[in-house]
Amino acid sequence: MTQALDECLSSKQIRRDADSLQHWGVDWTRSFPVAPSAVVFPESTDDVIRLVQLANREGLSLVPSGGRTGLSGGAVASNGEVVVSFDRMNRILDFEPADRLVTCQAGVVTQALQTYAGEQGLFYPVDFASSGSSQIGGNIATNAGGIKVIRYGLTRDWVAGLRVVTGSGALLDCNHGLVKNATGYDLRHLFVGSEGTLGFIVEADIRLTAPPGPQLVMVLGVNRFRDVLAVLGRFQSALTLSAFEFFSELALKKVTAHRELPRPLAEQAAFYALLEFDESAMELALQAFEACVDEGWVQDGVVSQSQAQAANLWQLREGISESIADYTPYKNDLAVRVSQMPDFLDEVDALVQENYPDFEVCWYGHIGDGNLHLNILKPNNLTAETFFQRCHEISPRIFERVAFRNGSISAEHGVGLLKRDFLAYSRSSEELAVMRALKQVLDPGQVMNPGKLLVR
Ligand code: 2HG
Ligand code: ZN
Repeated sequence: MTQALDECLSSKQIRRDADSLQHWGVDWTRSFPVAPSAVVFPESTDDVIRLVQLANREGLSLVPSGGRTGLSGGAVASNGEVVVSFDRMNRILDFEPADRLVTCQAGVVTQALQTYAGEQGLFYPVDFASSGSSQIGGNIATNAGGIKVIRYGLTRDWVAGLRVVTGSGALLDCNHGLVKNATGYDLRHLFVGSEGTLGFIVEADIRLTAPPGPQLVMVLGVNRFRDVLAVLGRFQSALTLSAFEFFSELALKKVTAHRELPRPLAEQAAFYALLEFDESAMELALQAFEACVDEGWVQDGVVSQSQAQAANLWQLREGISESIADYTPYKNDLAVRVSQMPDFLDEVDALVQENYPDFEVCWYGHIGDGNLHLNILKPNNLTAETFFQRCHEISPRIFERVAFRNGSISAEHGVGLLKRDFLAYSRSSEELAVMRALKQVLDPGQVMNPGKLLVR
């Protein structure tokens, strides 16, 4: 059936060999079958429009594919779909200094955008460990967050305009990079976080900002989970934080072993908070640190003395996900309001201890944004299947606590295949009905990433 692809693309834009299908058919999840029928590489918006028209005519399913660094299976092709890679739509098209706007194609790698912004004397603040390979189109499709959200917000906050090819093949040019535009529904925001289920993001106008001054990184040892939040409150009342991350001792053990990094503090603590702030706020940060020690919340701390040391301290947090990848972790990406976090932590911690006494549980995340990553590591003696089955039995109980606190079962990783069947814990039936109706309007032929996000 995919032979019809040859009608609208050149042979150099289509691959069907087994290695390519395997390479482009999967993201960073490893728990779903990988079985696309072809991978295609559009080079222009017109190519994308023709592909969507063809898919509607021939009944093809299309899976949008960026840097494939997702953790929820949103870019996995398991059912003979055609993977549509944006690797060849990776040009920065325009920059307008007066607007501080850069226009780029969807396949521009996040780090390339950050570098380009720096070359213009500006700053693109959305940042995460996968910046070196994730693409801006994928970031927008998942509303990617990362490590600077506490100060700069999510990808959504930087999207000033979007060009999108909908599932029916219409080209929508949304918001034109305007700051103010009170002309009704802001369709741009429908596509941010839509996980490729409504259409293809082909181009974006991204807002840039002034770069912050030099930054310092501090790592603090904290023995009680709740006290991490008390530390956050104390620092936030004194200064503007660029980041406030946390990780557990187990996470630290895994990342220091994997990357051969020194431990940050002489004393071992149950948890660590990593803070980043402007160098100019150093005095205020030291006062906050001393207050936290006096309160008995913080046992010990270190502050970076050089950029190299700051980068090494960041590795302790950013390297965790990679360092546990070989343990086939069962991933949770939970969010509640920061005010709810202390009680929520106690509840989830109790559930985890009661139900996973024999599993290693690795906590880390963007706790300053109310976002926890809870990774359960697979013991060697269990098959992945048995392990995931056991985790799935407990997940609903964790999600019930999330729902009770009006939280989110996926803070920043998206829903994809991994969380699809649990979506009702975070979205009401009325909301789900509206989401389905929107899908029907924008993708009536159901060609866009079928089976992702919403149950078919
Ligand atoms: C991070 O914050 C990423 O490091 C990955 O969002 C989280 O591996 C994870 O669960
Ligand atoms: Zn994260």
